[in-house]
Amino acid sequence: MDFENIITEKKGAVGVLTFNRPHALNAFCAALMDEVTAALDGFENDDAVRVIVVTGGEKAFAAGADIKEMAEKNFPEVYKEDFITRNWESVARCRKPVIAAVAGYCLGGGNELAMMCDFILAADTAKFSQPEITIGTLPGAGGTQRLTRLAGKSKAMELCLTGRMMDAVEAERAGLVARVFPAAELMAETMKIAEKIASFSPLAAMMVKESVNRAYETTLAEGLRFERRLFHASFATEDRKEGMEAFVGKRKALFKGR
Ligand code: DAK
Repeated sequence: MDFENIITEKKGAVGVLTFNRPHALNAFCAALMDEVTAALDGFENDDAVRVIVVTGGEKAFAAGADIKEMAEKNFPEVYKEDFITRNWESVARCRKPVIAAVAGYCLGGGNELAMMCDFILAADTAKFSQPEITIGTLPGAGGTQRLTRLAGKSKAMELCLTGRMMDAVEAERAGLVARVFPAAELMAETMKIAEKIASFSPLAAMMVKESVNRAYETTLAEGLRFERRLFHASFATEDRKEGMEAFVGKRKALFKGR
């Protein structure tokens, strides 16, 4: 499919989506978000893709929602057309693992989208913030909620109230980022991690994802019950049998997603 604001590639079993609006630091205009949704639907429906990587450029992952597009809107308009809500949740809806590879600015809606991914890998050049307060508003795509769950109330409150930028080291320490790499190595390291996940059973990966995400939504007792049921369910898959037999037989497992 031809896109104007993003680039999509398939590298083996990894689908890579790159924001490509560098003149606006990859700010998310409506057209870009529509393309993101179409690209992710494509990867989700393609059995050859087992893991998705979402990334931007060297200077910016994304500087947030497009302020120029938002500036002239009024309440009746945004409310009636469900402004930027309709095409913003596609990352969070993915069932395949999604990795955000972040270099440079990761601001506002950019950070919110990164947090919708399953984990964030950052270059040492990455800068994270929720700067909406500096333009008279507040995060609108989960910033106050996901950042608070990841980094805790004090950190999230301070970041959202000041709009300041936090570097990659602080973001890793705060729990927002899983790992930090030198900028020049970010994509190679991201691909290694994505390929490793892609080499496992895609069913097991989906179950891990569903189960970890459940931890956000429920009590510990219910979460443990949910995990146990999925664990039992994994015994209905050929991949679980293959994985255990391969271990016992001292050979490499070949997972088929069945
Ligand atoms: N929107 C539109 N254009 C942007 C932009 C943005 N967010 N960020 C940068 N640009 C444009 C600049 O206007 C400039 O364009 P020209 O002037 O060349 O035409 C170009 O990108 C380069 O930017 P700068 O010249 O400013 O570059 P600098 O290196 O000097 O500064 C910066 C980089 C990142 C510090 C600065 O550009 C900046 O502060 N940008 C704005 C960051 C920001 O405030 N982001 C938060 C936006 S609010 C929702 C979903 C999402 C949201 C809300 C609701 N729902 C689902 C309901 C999200 C809201 C937001 O993200």
